[in-house]
Amino acid sequence: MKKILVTGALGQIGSELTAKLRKEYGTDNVMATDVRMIEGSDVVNNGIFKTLDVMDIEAMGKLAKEHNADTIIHLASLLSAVGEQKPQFAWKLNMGGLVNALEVTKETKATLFAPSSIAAFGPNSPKDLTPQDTIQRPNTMYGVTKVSGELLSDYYFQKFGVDTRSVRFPGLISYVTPPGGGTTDYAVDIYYEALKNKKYESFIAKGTKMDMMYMPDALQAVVDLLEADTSKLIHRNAFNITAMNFDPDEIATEIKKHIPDFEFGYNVDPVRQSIAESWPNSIDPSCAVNEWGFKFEYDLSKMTTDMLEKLKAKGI
Ligand code: AKB
Repeated sequence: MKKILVTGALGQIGSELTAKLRKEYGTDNVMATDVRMIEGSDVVNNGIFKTLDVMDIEAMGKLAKEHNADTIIHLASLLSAVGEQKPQFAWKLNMGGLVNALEVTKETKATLFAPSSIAAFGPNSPKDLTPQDTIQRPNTMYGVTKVSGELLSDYYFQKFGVDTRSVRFPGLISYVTPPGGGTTDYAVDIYYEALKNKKYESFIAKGTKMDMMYMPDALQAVVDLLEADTSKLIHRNAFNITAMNFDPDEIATEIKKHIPDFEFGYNVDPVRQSIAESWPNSIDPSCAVNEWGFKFEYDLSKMTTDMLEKLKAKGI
């Protein structure tokens, strides 16, 4: 049974991934950590929880050893839009935290999963069905940290034999914990506003397509990659994965099938729009499919039905 340490466990991915890992591998085998402590949250209440600043390598090493962690899932990271507001801090946190996680996994001989993103591509990467191996010259600080993180993780694998493996997540959509500071966040906000106010103005412009995935598929992909046979992995950091791609009009049209009086319009934010335009319209996940059997269950229509049902059940 794996012994897992999760950083950034109270974030958008962490809060749900921690619950899934506790279910898959046993509550006592998962140590959740975050820089803050949210009293009363499931992550804190339902298993082992410790506060950890990922910039503190000694504390990270100590917790990894205390837990006998053979797997570290390093999620603590600033997202794209907030990274443009605080570029220096984004570099410091995203790279500093990753280097520490790499050093700790090297010392403890653990496996490291530290997600990359579609943001690792840039304006001169091919736009459609962006291949696994292609030009990566991102022009956002978040993207720069993601592509640097991919290279550094490959380096630790090649040079020191650290078992690093990762995915390039697309925008993740979930009804549990809202994202914060991302460019794809509109595709989450829209569901909340459709239910609460029957109105939404997208900060991303009409016609701007981005890859997306429903959270249950993203969580399953992490588990599947962790369980993948190392000898079958030709790539490591990081695999393209995606379940759908759409522009704001397409998601609004899908929501209108459930809420016919939903009013949808645009109020474009130039900063997030220019980030979105630098990313692919769609990425090609075939290496993930071939090397470790990546699959997904939810398309836009199935996700929309589930999102609206789950949010309604939460009283939204
Ligand atoms: C963001 O929008 O910054 C993230 C991402 C695609 O990595 N959701």
